[in-house]
Amino acid sequence: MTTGLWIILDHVVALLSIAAWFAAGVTLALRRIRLAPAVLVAAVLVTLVRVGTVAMLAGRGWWFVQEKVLLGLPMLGAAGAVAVLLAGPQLLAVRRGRAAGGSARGVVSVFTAGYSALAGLVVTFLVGYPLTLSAALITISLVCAGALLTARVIAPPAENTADAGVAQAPEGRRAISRRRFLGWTGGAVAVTAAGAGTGLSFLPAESVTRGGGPGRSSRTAVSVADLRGSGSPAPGGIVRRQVLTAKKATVRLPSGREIDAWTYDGEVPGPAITATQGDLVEVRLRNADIEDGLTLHWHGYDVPCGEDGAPGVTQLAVAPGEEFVYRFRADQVGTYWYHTHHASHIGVRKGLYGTLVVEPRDGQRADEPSAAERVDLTLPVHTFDGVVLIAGRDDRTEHPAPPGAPVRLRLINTDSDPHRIVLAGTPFRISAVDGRDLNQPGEVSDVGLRLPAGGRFDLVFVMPDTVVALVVDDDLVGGLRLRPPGDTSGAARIEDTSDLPELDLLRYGAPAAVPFDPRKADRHFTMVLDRGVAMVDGRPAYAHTVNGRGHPSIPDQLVTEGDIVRFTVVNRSLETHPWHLHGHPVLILSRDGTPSTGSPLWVDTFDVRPGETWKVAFRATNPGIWMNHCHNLPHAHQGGMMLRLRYDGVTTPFGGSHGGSPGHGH
Ligand SMILES: [Cu+2]
Repeated sequence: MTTGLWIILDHVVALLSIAAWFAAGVTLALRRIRLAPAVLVAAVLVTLVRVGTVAMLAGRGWWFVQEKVLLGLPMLGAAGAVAVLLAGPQLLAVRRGRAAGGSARGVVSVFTAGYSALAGLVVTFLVGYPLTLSAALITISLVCAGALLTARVIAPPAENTADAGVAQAPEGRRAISRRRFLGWTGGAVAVTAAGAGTGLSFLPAESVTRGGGPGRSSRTAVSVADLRGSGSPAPGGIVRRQVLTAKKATVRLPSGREIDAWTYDGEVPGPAITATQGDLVEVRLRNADIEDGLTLHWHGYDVPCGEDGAPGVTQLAVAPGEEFVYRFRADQVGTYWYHTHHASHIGVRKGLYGTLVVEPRDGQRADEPSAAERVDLTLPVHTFDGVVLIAGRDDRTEHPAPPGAPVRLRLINTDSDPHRIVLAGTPFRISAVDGRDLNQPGEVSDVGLRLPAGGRFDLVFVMPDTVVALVVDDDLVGGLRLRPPGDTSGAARIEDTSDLPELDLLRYGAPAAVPFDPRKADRHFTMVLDRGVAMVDGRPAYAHTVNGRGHPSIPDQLVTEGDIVRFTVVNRSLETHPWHLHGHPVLILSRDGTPSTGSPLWVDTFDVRPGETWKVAFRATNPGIWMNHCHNLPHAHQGGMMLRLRYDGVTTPFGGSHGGSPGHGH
């Protein structure tokens, strides 16, 4: 069973335990003497099952259970034990006819167990990982307050119903004064804990984590504004100049529907940017009328930091009437894309994206077919209006391909959710992932591929003399068809693709040497992804959190140039988070403790599904301040799942947007 399923099962058992303890309290309060013992036993049993589910989760990692083991279960265990000790003997006495009903003490203690169970689940959903002393104290005070209130309702001091008839006796008076003493003590504990917990929550948080490496040095500061791209192409290369004007436009979808899009140059996707390795790419971004402002971010392309397009960190967002010139040398070959990084959860969805493809310079070998015979298609997959489009609005669902021609399909997921890709009608290879070539990729067929948000796959094959179908999200009607010229066989019959197994890229291709030893990491950062109440951009929100915090309060990760850096990314939540680091590809080391055994897998986005734990590594060779975030763009921009990786000695003069609070810029 996957960790994600254990998380869900644990939530269900937690809900059942809450229901069982409250049911026990109600039956006891209503003096359903025959039913009450059974319900109480059920509550105890469900609680024991809960211990089992938490133990299972603990085996998957401390991150998944910390607040349950340190607070939820001990609280419930203590309250439940008291409840059984107080209510149990009374129920037995009633059954044996030696008493008329349960006492108030018993009822209150059983309800308190219910509050403890409820509080434990609430902490899991609102606080998550890591549990703070502040949250623990506030929770305990709330449970105490609940118990005291219940006591007042069930056994008002004036009537003293619980021990009715004995109030005149000395023991009765002692019982009353004891209860008063307990009430005052409980109240004092609740108030003190609440006060201390609230006070602690105002303590300032760390603004930087060092990951076990040294802290900031006194090295001379360099500004990201000075970390700009090369002014000249490599020998043999040319300068590729382009102007992109961002503007609103009405775009007609293949369905005939017109949508109000935000575009680069009035097109969706924006103009395809192509280059040959070593060329200098120079793009002048002009903003005509996008009031929110925008930038260009070169997704997966390791440009110098000043060209990265992160508003508030590497530049200011480009406002209407303004412009910004991006310049970088196209040294990396492969399939990439560009998009705005400002309010991108709206901008990219509305159309502010385009493709970037860089071809190798060394040209083609003599035995390779000429460009005319090759089929090379760049296919950004984007959802407009709930319809998945391939290659934008000019959705050519049919494309001619001569039999024997080498075909390369460059798939780019420009959405915020993963897509499932199936290629039917031919065996094929995944020659590159996120623009980087794989080592000895084997031929596969009848498999599903999961393309994370922001990710790219290059699929290559030799065109057969029959139709080849590219199927996205198992939709047999949509997608793309490659058809030999003259083929009149009509629509290819495609079998249902939803049952095809998913190819695991961690076991695809052959191992090869990597340029550093990931075991010798200089710094190690753990990011636990969850949902919880946190501040996002100065406002409290039910945020997508990293280590319990939201942007911009998540501490920066400090690295030194040359460091080998490891990330452990843990997903405690019930949603997938496509993790994306700017400026560096990361090498996948393992998923859920199982090492990557195929080709070295260098990616810029990896999908961390619910319950998964990924370990990745990279070498810090590109100085700057880099966004490190979830590429589900609403998670990042509205939800706060976004932080910065900061090189020692690099500063930014910019603020706002991704920049965070004043002082973080130093
Ligand atoms: Cu996310």
